[in-house]
Amino acid sequence: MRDAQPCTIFLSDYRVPEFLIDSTTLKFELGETNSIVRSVLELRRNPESDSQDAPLQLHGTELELVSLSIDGRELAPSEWSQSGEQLSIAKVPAAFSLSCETRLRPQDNTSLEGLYKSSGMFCTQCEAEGFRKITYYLDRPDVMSVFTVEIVADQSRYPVLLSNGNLVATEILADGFHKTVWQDPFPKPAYLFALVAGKLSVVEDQFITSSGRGVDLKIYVEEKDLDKCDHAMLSLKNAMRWDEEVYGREYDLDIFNIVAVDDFNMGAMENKSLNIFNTSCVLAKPETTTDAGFQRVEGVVAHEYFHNWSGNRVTCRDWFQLSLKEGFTVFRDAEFSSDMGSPTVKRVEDVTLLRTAQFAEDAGPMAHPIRPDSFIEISNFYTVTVYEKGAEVVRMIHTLLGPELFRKGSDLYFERHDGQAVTCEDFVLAMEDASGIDLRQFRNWYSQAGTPRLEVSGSYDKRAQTYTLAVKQSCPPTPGQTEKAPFHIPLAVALIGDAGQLPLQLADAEINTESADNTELVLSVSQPEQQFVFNNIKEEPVPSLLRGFSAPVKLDFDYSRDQLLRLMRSDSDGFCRWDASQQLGLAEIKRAISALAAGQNVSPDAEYINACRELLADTSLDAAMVALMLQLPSEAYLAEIIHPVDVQGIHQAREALRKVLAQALKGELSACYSRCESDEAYAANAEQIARRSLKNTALAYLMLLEEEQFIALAIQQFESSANMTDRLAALTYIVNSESEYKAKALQRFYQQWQHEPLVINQWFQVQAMCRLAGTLETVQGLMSHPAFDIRNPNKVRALIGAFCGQNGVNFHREDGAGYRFLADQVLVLNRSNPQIASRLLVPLTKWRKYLPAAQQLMRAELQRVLAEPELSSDVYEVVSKSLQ
Ligand code: 0A1
Ligand code: ZN
Repeated sequence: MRDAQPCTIFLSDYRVPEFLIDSTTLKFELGETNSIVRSVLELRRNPESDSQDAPLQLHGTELELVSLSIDGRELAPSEWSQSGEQLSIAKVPAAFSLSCETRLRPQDNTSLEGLYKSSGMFCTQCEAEGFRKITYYLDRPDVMSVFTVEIVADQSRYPVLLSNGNLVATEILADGFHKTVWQDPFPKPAYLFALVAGKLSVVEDQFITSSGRGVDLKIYVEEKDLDKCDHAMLSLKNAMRWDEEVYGREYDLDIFNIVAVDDFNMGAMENKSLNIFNTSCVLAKPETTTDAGFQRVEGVVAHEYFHNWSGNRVTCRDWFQLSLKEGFTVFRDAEFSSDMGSPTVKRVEDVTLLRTAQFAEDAGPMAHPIRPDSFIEISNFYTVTVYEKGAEVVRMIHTLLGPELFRKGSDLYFERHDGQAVTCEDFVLAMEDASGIDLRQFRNWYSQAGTPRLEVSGSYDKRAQTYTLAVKQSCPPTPGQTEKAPFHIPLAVALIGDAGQLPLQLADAEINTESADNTELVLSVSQPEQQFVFNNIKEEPVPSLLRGFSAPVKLDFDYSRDQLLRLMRSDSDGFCRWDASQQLGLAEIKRAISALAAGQNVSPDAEYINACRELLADTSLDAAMVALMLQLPSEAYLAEIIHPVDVQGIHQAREALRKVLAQALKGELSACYSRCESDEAYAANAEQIARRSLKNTALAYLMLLEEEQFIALAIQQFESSANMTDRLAALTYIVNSESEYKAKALQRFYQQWQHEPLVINQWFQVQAMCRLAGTLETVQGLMSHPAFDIRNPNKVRALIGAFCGQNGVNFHREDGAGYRFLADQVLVLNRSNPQIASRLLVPLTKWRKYLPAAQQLMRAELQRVLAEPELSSDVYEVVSKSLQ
């Protein structure tokens, strides 16, 4: 629980550590009632610190201190003091050995930070500041130490004992205990420490690195999950090879372990050579896992593996630099997934996440730059801004430098900073030094929050044969930042003429541009207002703008319907093509909102329907792209565009439009469904995933018609399909329909999968996301279902998180019951798991976007949370900032 005065930490207060820890020895005695940790730290004053007589101040939270000694002499209580999270020893020598014994109760640790138990096994989570829950330490990422770890535990309960680095000794002890000793040769910050002890089975493989070294790969899981590790293992080997080929990065130890745990606050953690994973991000098999699940496993396995270089070998100086490792690593895993599957689909999915969740964060009360200036609780800054916008910023550097210079930059970064804890500035400087490209103005992306807006207009001068793009940039104010300096924005463009893309020749050769070929240019937008004149343009073109989503901005261009149709039909850039379909869909939804408000029927533009019909008929197109283009912009995206947000109005208009489209395209949708059916064995490859995605998109539309034939089709798909993608899609459509089969389907599904927690979470989620009235009551009922457990974050996310975060129409019930429900759950979780509590709260913090009546109800619930006397710093920061 928080101190009386929650304290804000500022980047500007950063000081180098006063002490360094050359080596860390940890001895764990793991027990059922108590666990003992004995640490020996070899400390010395940091010669770079300017306070050479400062007391030693160690971090420690919720610890029971048993003993403390320096160079073998036990300290008297008068020699140290404790306040808040600090243990202070006033007088210490210049170099000394500090021994400390703490007693922990991991079985009672529900925060899932530090050392805790999950399904009977011991495990740790130390990022960002969890190590201080294990022992007193300099728990900051710029203090790097070599670790030796000894683990003693009951052999029959905990036959597997793991930590970072190499296994150097094992020993059978008396009374059924055993011991292992691990040594990690690479100095690391405490946040990368890990320990696991449990009854685990293992899947093993080997990887030969480019220089010919063998690496043992092991995935540890519960025995019942041994058949769900193949995809993670394959993904790991693909990631290892990819990092060698694309970044020249080789793995550096002889062993790489992954352990799957049920109770985990996030997706996974990159602890040196001992990655700990949420089961949801490692286990996969076709019968239990959807295509999206398979892709998530691939992406997260790669992400954690890539951290070995971008995060572990080169780490962060302080937590304000979090995006240094996360933005870069997300960019790396996105490029990897793109290479493994369909690049355009991956890009569209990432842009969708950015435009909904990240743009909303950037426009809300918690908006922060990718390198924040201050925080109360660092756990609140593992955000879509730091991760996804951070990745977009690295992508822009890649775009501005081009692939070769970017690689030169990353080589220089890794070489220059190997073994160091550095800053975002060091990364940018390496990119600048290697490329010779000036990134001075580009640095604003690191320091300024908010989504820049680009207003672009085009004019064609037929006589002069020139086409001019006028670009105006602005950025709305965000908390603490009212005025913004202009950004350096790479704007990728093409001009489309009757016969395709036109050759581009800029009038002002001085303008700094990167040319992919002569029909696409990356314009460097850097001024508040700027013009780009293209010469020798022989016909009035349609501009294709922000190709590949070249910058995380909102772009306005006043396209006509016909121009958008043209882009949707023929732009060679997949992102722009999809985006044109979304802009057309948005216009139709806006018209539907007006029509319904005026008591009229929804009647979409015939040309739009025709374009959708063409999409459905065109078998030459990538099926995944067709599926994405046929889906109307999501309600979450619309809530970013239409202000104030009338959740019910938007939902009704969008649903009405979907129904009209389904009616108009019924024949084509049916034919498309049949065409996409296949009985080949499941594979999680791009081609099959695309086909299933299109098939289920067609079925989703058809089910809106509530016709017997389509309900029968969905039931048949639900009952007969052998893979979870098709089964769950069918179940979702059945649950959202009026079909009487609904209860039976849910019951059958539960009975079949009750022994698979990850599948049951999907069962919770389908029900939590049902659009029909009464879903809140269903969710409340499910909270006391025997399979629900509020201490398990995956279950909380599947039921409460999905309802509050992804079921707008029910969460925003006009009587405010959805808001009340969320606040109640946050207050419960505030005590057991503050990180999960503060994440859950996010939908309420966006209250300013909604209609006045909703605003009032939402604010009242936030105030109720704020009034709770024992609020964790996590929840306090989010709730107090959202009410400011
Ligand atoms: N570094 C991990 C994310 C992570 C952060 C915090 C955690 O516990 C509170 C756990 C994992 C990653 O980027 O994958
Ligand atoms: Zn990460």
